[in-house]
Amino acid sequence: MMFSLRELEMSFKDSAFERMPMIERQRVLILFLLFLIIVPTFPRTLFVCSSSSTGTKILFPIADSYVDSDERDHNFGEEERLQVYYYKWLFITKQRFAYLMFNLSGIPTGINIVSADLQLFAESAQAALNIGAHYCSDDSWEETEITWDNKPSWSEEPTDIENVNASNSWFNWNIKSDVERVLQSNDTLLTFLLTPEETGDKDLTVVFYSGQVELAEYRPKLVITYNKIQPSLSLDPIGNQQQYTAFPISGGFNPAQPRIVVNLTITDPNGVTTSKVTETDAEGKFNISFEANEIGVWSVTANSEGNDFFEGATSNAIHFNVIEKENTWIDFIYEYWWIPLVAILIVIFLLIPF
Ligand SMILES: [Ca+2]
Repeated sequence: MMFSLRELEMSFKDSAFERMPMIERQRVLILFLLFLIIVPTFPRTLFVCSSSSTGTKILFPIADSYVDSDERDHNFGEEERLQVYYYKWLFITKQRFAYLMFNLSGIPTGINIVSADLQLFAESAQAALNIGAHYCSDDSWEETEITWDNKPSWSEEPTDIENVNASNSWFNWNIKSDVERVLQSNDTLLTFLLTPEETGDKDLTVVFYSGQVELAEYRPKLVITYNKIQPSLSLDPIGNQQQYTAFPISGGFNPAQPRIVVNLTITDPNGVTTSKVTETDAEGKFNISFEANEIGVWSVTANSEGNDFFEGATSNAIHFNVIEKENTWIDFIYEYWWIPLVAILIVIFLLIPF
């Protein structure tokens, strides 16, 4: 704080404040200090509230299958069900794990993930089975090839464990940390597997619907929610321009937004507007060629409506001055080309003997 209590007291000298009892004075000073602390935090709070909104992307598996320790070379990739199974009795152990692969290529790398949930619909779960979702860094497996014997290895530590204890219900695994890691490493594929997290003698099976299920709404899915990016859209400065001469109007987004439609509104000195539509390139820049027909001060603004991942944005207006066209020798020829022609015709006319 800039003021000391003593300085504040000094500044209140000779006022009503001076005549207050000590307790009252301290109370007023404390209230005043609280006011100084609270007021500057208001605009920041408002800014946080009005910042970007959230969006949701639902991804379905591009491959899914389960593997069975009892049928070590059998593939189940085309079945409509995924099974997770735990069986242990004395020295006999049997297990089934479900593998799922998602393609994250549609999600921009810089996006701030709010949540990422792996969701599967349990068709049947006779008794509660703890199922762990494990990250698997190996995406080389194929839906119709994967078996117990050739399955890729996975992270020992489950990212999340869910107690699957009811039939005909959805179950969620929070895999946000792994989705973030994959996106940050510029990877596009994400493999997860579901394994039983049990010990001791038990016989537990859960049957989920797979990506092949006839009722598409019961397919496994990865539900990702994120904060939309609020980009700033700006136009490059435009200097004085000559009438009837093409010049560029350019600008871009920060952070860069490739292949986004940008609407330009160009206003002439009489207030007449022209609309132009363009699109950003791979670097998030755009550039159009424009020719002004009126002399005077023009203005241009750019705006975009945004998309699934970016909020819409509007640029500040850029003003530019259009001046009379300076004639070049080409313009001179263009304007007076007929004079030599007439001269030649006159000479020919004079030389022709009548
Ligand atoms: Ca499948």
